[in-house]
Amino acid sequence: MDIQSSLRNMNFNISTLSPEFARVVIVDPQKDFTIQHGGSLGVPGTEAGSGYIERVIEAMTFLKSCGFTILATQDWHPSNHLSFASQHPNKKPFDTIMLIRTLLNMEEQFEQVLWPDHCVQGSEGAEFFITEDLIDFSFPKGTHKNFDSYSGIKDDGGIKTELHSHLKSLEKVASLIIYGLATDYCVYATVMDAVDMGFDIILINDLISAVHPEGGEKAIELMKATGKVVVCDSIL
Ligand code: VGL
Ligand code: ZN
Repeated sequence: MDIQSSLRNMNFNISTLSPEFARVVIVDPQKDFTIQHGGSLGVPGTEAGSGYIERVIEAMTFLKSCGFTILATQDWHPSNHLSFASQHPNKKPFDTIMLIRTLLNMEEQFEQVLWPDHCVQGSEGAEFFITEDLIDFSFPKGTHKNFDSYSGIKDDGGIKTELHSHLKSLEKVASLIIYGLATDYCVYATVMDAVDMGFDIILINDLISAVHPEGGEKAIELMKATGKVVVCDSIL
């Protein structure tokens, strides 16, 4: 059943979704985004004792047992990435700078948040906090020194990722089950780009968490406002 007919029937349930017509996309399940692993950009709600990592593992184990293919994005920055505060004199983490980019031949200004160094290619913090056997395919993002990429689908320079081509090639897939970190940054950007690609999204509320709680609430409202995103409390 596809998501629209599930909604029409008002009995939406993950188990009514066929693995043939859907994929799971877990956004940045990496140590640096969890407080439990002492990550440099630990997201509130991922403390040891919060149960966040355990819920993610339980959900993935369940989804795999249902036959779903699991795709993961991986924030994968060079050590001199422009999003790192350490690369900008007199700046500290969470300061912002204005950048200029050219998209479709138009110059536009946009705000870049400066982050603590995180998810440096090959570092322990960039590793997944789930075992690789739960992931079928992983897709790096943010690999270009001069562009950030909250979205797993295209970066701030407009360059499409390998996940984009992978999703494009899946002719029968109409829906994506999405969760991960962080609600107000990479989850939000990935969901919005996936909606643009034409997918219906099932967002799993107890498997996401925000850098800033208000930002997370706002992001959820904006995602829902597309009319293409349903928010489920949990997978089970
Ligand atoms: C993220 C900030 C910087 C995320 C990635 O995964 O939400 N946030 N890089
Ligand atoms: Zn990043």
